[in-house]
Amino acid sequence: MAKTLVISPVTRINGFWRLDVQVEGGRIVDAQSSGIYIRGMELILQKRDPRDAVYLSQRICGICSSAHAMAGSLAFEQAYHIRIPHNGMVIRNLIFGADLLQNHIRHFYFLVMPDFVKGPEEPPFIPRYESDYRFTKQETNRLNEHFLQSIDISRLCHEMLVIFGGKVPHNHGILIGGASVPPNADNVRLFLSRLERIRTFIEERLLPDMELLSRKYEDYYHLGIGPQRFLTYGMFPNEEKPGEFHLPPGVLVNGQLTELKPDAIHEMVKYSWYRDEDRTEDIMRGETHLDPDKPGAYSWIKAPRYQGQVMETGPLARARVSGSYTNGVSVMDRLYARVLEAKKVAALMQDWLNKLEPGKPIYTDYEPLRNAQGIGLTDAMRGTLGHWVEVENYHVKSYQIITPSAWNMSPRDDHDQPGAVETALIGTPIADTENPVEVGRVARSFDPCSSCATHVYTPDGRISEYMIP
Ligand code: NFE
Repeated sequence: MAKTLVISPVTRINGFWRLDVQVEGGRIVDAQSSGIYIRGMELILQKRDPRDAVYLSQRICGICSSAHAMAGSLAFEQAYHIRIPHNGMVIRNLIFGADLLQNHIRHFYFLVMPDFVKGPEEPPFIPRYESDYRFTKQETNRLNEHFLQSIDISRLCHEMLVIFGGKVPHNHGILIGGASVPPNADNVRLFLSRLERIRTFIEERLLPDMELLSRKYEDYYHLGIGPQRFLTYGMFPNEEKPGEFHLPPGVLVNGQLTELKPDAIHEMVKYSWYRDEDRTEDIMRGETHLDPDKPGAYSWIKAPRYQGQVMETGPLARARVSGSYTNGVSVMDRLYARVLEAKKVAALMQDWLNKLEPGKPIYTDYEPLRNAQGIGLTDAMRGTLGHWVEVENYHVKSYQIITPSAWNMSPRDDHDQPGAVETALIGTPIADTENPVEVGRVARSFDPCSSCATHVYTPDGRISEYMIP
């Protein structure tokens, strides 16, 4: 008979995500991924001044807020037909790149390594599941030392972001029309000096530690296989080739690479606590009606799908679509692709710094239109992020956001297909149901963040909380 294990909270960034897994014969035979808080950002943004939407939508999350600044700006720039200057685009990419490095470094040392490396016998390392720790004492000490060093490096990434972003999280440097802080010899030098220290850490700590992890836990090259369908919207707009990205967009299914078709994105809600009418083919027409008593539903996350299919999104998707990573599609491949991406983006950032032209414009002034529509598609750190906006009478009429974690952590869809994390969990061996450390290892390889996928909703200034009974 199957034994049910409930793991909640799952992420180490924040709570509000729950996994229910059924274990039978030493393996997971079924898994349910539940976002247990409602996000409601779409409702908060209605009737707002579009110029505020870029700042407000960043509040969806504290770790990837620059991604929302990018997606929101791109959506309104499409709606208002704005072309931003070369310098503005480079500065935005530098802000976004700094945030990506902070996310990827933090993910490896903070969110993943405690599942594999025995930390000290004190919080935040305890309480924990006891795991099959495989590192020698010397390796363990070294990795725990790097964990502490990564705190400083993660702060350095934030310091770097602040140079052009003003503050962190929720920067003021990315806005509709371009960027807000012009480059000069001083701020470029400050940025570069931090970037060089971060690159040294990536080369001398992160990459060797990833390599060591992959050797010690080689079996994780066979675990956590997701849907094997990959989606990316592209990341970091190319300042020299309008419409292109430094990390290219694409869809990879059965080894076939096809062009991204935004019209193929839709959302289903059969197992989500939303009214059935919220199922939508056209995201621009998407609606958000809460239905907390819906029979059979188990998540506040909707089920985004591409041509009706479950997709995995994130650094592994980007690397497979660009062709830079071909090894596999497992837990370890997911982790490796992320670390290699940190190295790649840090190198790109150094090139971008050289492309800044002090004294040239960073911002295009514009007249807001009375009525307009736009879509902002970019990858965030964890995968594809889209903002769909409609403006009516100078105010936001409708705002729909689909985050990376909604793609990866989605519940089943209208055809009962499990989401990406659910798929990856099914079949995973569990050695000890009292210490099911394998669940976290598989789930966290996606770098899940339920704050982006779910959120607190405050109708009438009151925080409503909906939890699974
Ligand atoms: Ni809260 Fe986010 C990222 C966005 S959702 S972290 O990356 O967008 O997963």
